[in-house]
Amino acid sequence: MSDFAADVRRGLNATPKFLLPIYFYDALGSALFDAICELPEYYVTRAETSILTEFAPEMVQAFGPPIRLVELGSGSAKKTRLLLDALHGDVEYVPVDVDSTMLAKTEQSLKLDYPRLRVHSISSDFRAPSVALKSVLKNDVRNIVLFLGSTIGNLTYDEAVSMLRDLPGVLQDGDALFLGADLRKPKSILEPAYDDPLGVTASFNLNLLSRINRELGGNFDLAKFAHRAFYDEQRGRVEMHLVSREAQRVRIEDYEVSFAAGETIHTENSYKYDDATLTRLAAESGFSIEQKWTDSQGLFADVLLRVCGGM
Ligand code: SAH
Ligand code: AVI
Repeated sequence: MSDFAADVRRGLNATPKFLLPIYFYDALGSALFDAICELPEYYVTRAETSILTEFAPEMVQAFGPPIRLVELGSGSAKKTRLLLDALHGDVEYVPVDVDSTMLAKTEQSLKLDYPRLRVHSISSDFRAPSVALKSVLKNDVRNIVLFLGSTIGNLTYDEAVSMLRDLPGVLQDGDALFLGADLRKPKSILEPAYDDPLGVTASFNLNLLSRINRELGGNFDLAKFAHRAFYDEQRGRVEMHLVSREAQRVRIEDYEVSFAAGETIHTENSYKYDDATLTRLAAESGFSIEQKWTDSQGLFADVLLRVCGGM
């Protein structure tokens, strides 16, 4: 059984039901995510782009030469281009992503635009980064591990610590982690960012059910599910759910799943950070924050983390 099949079976038979966000990103899901990044309500990508646009030369200086850029959850790598520009495109770039279609597209377009760039793509799950990176993190140059876009926010705090804690063991002196984190802000900004009036985020969410239909022979009727997103201020996270509009049964492979009217499948958390939580996350993962950059509105932060005791 594939991991996808096993995780769907486990999530839909759990109480409450859940699906893992890694499965959003098939070719269609990645295209929908790129469309989300263009939405006026989704400030996240624009805020990080503005930080990188303003500070890329300073960041690259802080990395210290010479370097290899390794990126976890690279996607289209559009923002990474701002760092590549500051490095004059003359580095090795190692994108790591679960979506191999997106990886191939990104590699092709980067090679066209940066002829001196050496790209070594890795199709892998970043939740165990040392496994994905063992063969590439040589100590010939400094390795800078990028984790942009606040993808860290799609992990719970404990999952984030256990993922980041896996890195110091494979990083050498001088290596660093460059982490993007979305910051806490009012509900009035957060909720439209995850429930846009055009329905692009709803499509991104519902694509999980389409993907189960396409790849696992499910018979979800998408019209019978609604997208829901809300900010839980106490937990500092936006939750996304798919809500069953009526009582229904759905067949997947050789089993059936029953839904009560109004029952939800929890599909994503998007944690929002504050300074104290970021500092604690870094410390509990074996890192310390060396430098921090934010945008003029204080929406988003990029931080440079060094292994504690390292240089
Ligand atoms: N870094 C880009 C893309 C963010 S979208 C940006 O900042 O805009 C999240 C990316 O992480 C997607 O490309 C998705 O395919 C990838 N991804 C999500 N979960 C993953 C996992 N567990 N392992 C590897 N890649 C993952
Ligand atoms: C990839 N990740 C950081 C996005 C986020 O904002 O949590 C995924 C996303 N989900 C809905 N919109 C965007």
